[in-house]
Amino acid sequence: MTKTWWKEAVIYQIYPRSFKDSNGDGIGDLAGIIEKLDYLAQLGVDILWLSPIYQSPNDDNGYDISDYRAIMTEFGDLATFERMLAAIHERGMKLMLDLVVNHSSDEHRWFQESRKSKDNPYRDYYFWRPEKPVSWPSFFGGEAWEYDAATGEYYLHLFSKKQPDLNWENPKLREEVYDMMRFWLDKGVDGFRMDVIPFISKRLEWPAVDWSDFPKIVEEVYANGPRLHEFLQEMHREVLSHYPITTVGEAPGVPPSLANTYVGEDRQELDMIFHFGHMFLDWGPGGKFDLTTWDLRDFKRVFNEWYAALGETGWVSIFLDNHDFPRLVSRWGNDGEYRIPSAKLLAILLLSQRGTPSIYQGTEIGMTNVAFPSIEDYRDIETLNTWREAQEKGADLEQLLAAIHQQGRDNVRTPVQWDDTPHAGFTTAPAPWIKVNPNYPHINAAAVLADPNSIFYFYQQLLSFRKAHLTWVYGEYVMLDNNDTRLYAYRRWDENGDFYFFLNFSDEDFHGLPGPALTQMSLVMGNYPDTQTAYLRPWEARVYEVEGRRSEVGNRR
Ligand code: ISL
Ligand code: CA
Repeated sequence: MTKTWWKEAVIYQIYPRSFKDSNGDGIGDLAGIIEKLDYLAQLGVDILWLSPIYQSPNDDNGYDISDYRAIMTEFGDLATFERMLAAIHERGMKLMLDLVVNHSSDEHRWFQESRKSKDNPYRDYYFWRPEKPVSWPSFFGGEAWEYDAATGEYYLHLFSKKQPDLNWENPKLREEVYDMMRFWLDKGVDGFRMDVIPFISKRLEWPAVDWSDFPKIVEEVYANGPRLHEFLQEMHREVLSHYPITTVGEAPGVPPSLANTYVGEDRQELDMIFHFGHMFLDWGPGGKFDLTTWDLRDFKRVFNEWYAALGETGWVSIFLDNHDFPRLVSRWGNDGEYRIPSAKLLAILLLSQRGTPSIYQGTEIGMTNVAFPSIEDYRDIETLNTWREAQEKGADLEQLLAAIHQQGRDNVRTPVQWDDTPHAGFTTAPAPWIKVNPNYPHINAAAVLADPNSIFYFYQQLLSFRKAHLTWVYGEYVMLDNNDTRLYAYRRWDENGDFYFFLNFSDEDFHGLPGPALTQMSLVMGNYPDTQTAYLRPWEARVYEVEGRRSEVGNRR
């Protein structure tokens, strides 16, 4: 196992629009991020990944870019960016930008040109066809091929109509993208998170798909296209290999069996990917708002499979939530009575898998999902499009609102709750761009900073423990309880240490822990104040270390 800084690092994801507003317009911005860098340094994270900060009409909150070399007006300007980058570096942290190059905005100059005429020099920067080649579902509702009246042809958009897909078959487009990447890297940026990167190579025979199984379409048709690895290797050769940076590809549709085609050490492509198996467990055939049941065995299986598939040569970044999925404590924990212990339990899980953890903003405060009473309060294009389609079909809107409360992306896009003043101290504007979660008077950063037993300090401790015990990073992993639906128990070990993790994912006591007797090990940490019991209480998590067996464990494989 090769040792390197980005395997030992921890990522913290900022969704700038919702992080901190510095100038009272209701929208988070770069100067707001600068204000909070000391807070992030205090937490102890290493790499700040910012969701897109480029010029954008915000059809999809910045994932629709109209100018890759300019900062979104609402977020600041290049001078503020440079100031932010320097301030991040001064604190010993690194900056990772979001690279969104599967598609641009329809307001990007390239697309404006492209749609003008069939012989425009930018025509082939996108996919145009005289007839609709196939009926494919777009991620945000409706079809992925859109008729454009100007030239009477159709263009492809896997996401919204305002996010036309870029044509990577065109070497000129690829050169433009590489140039743009160099522009940011030359400023000193330390890496990229690459948006839906497995989608950039299209299946140009446009295969027919079965609309009733969306995850299958993503895996078999949208992702992992024929020239994908050629493009990634070219990008690596042309750009990435010339800078001391790191990369993580967002990888929906990539099964464990293909993992090492992206991140295998011999590939010269990406350092890490984010895998999605656990994110789709609760999706029914109708997609994310069609909820289905799952249990902890399914969840554990995802991590086992990825661990096994990566072996000693590939690496991933681990996430339990991000700006697209529900809050981790609401989805995998219990955000009511056991919010604090379950948030801490999930912190242990997140920071002790083999992979680079990615913490989403607000997780360290214990922020939860939100349940706005009316669709008027929602802002996300996916949520709003789904609502509109349901209305047109005459579907059950009450049921849909309940599903939005559980699954909608705005659950994680409400402003970060800084304190108990109006709008949680996020903004001084009369109203932020999206409402604050009404639970902010008791769930906020000021409160966790004032409480030595808070989720915040638990993260802080875990982050420094992980740095000091690289067994948690590089050590081997084995699950102890594959078939249990409530207990997640595993061991991580190498020549420097041997740790047992016991996590009770339930509202009841758990008796009958596997592994060595607890009395033979020493307790490293736990999320309950007293730890004398021989069983685990609801959402209790404990980590033990086996002392004095270190020389032995090396022989155990
Ligand atoms: O949120 C999802 C669907 O409900 C995910 O499947 C998501 O669309 C997918 O992971 C791709 O996400 C990325 O690209 C999108 C953008 O809207 C997301 O915010 C981004 O993370 C298009 O750029
Ligand atoms: Ca602002």
